[in-house]
Amino acid sequence: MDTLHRFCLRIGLSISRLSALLFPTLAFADYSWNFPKPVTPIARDTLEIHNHFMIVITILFVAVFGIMVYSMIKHRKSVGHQPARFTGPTGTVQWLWALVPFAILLFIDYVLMGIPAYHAVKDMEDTRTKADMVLKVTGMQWKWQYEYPESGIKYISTMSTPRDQIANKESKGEHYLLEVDNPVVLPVGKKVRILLTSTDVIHTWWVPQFGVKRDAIPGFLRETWVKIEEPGIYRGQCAELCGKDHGFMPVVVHAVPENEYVAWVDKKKTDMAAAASGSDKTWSKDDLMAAGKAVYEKNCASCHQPEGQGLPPVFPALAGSKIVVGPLLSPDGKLIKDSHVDRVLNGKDGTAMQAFKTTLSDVDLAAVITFERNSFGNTKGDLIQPAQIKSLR
Ligand code: HEC
Ligand SMILES: [Cu+2]
Repeated sequence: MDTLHRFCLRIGLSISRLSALLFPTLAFADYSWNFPKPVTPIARDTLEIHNHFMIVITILFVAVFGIMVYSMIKHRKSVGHQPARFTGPTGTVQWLWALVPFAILLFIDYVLMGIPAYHAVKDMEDTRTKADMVLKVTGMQWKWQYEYPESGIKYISTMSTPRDQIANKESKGEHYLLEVDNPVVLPVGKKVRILLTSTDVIHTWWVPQFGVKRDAIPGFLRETWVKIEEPGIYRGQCAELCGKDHGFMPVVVHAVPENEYVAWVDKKKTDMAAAASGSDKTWSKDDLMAAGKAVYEKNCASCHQPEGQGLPPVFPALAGSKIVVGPLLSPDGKLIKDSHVDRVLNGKDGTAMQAFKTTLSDVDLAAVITFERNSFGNTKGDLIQPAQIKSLR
């Protein structure tokens, strides 16, 4: 399937090249003709097999078309050639003409192409042998969550291209739509087993230079692996139509030497501990509002829109929403079913509104709830503390 997809992609790219030639005024990104430079064994295998197949099918193409063109010219009517008038196989020669090419094709398909393809596919599926570490990738509308189970690290990675660039209000940056706030960091030279799943619809985690493209399917755990051979920044994107912001959930991987990776893990752990301790202190309303605005823009604005007006009927407005301007908690500090806090923490089954308690920290949740109650024309005036969120979990 991947090979087929790549093939279609290349045809697509060739067409866009052609149209760039025909319509030079249209600006086109500088696509290269070949695959991007492979940096993992799988990507290298894929490229080698692709080249190998290209040679085989080119030879076949030239041979078959050569014979056809030769026969057409040689036996044409204008030189007085008389057609043969037999029907069906009449003798040994005809049988041979049918069976020999058939045998040649079988040999090419099963031996010349089948054996290398079999080995490559087997290798791609072998996620466990000598795996050094695990990365868990969860697709969500429209962002990725990365988890490093061995070190307890877990965070969300969202696109960082400013909305103004998308709306053509600002000129587009170098990595337009292929940049994120929190990239994946992986050590080079280590076999990383990647587990994939999704919380809502099917997404696909795709990094072309890794030769890796695997569906993240809700309710299933899929696997793949990478062993990155060169340090660098590798970019990819979600490759499955997954809703309105499908084009806005890029993947960015920083491959670094082992010691830098260890340092990054330490820093990430310290940051997480700092964020966790934030939930015990008492926050001022201004601080919650400021933090909440940032959380909102990153996690909620894609559906509920920057000004909270939503995109009805699918994505409700938060401005004036009955739920948002409803009561915060019950008088004894308990969660009220279907209230604002309940909706943000637990989501709503069967809709795009996910349970944010699994992806956002206590501080982020308290901040965004406080922000929504006091923005977009909502004037509840109340606030919720991170410590209260913590006790509701
Ligand atoms: C992927 C799209 C999506 C994202 C992102 C999203 N929501 Fe929602 N949200 C929805 C949908 C759809 C509903 C309506 C659910 C229903 O049918 O009751 C909803 C409902 C709500 C409601 C109830 C509003 C009402 O009047 O029904 C609140 C409050 C809310 N979301 C807050 C948030 C917050 C806070 C965030 C960010 C942390 C967020 N949402 C992110 C899709 C989204
Ligand atoms: Cu997606």
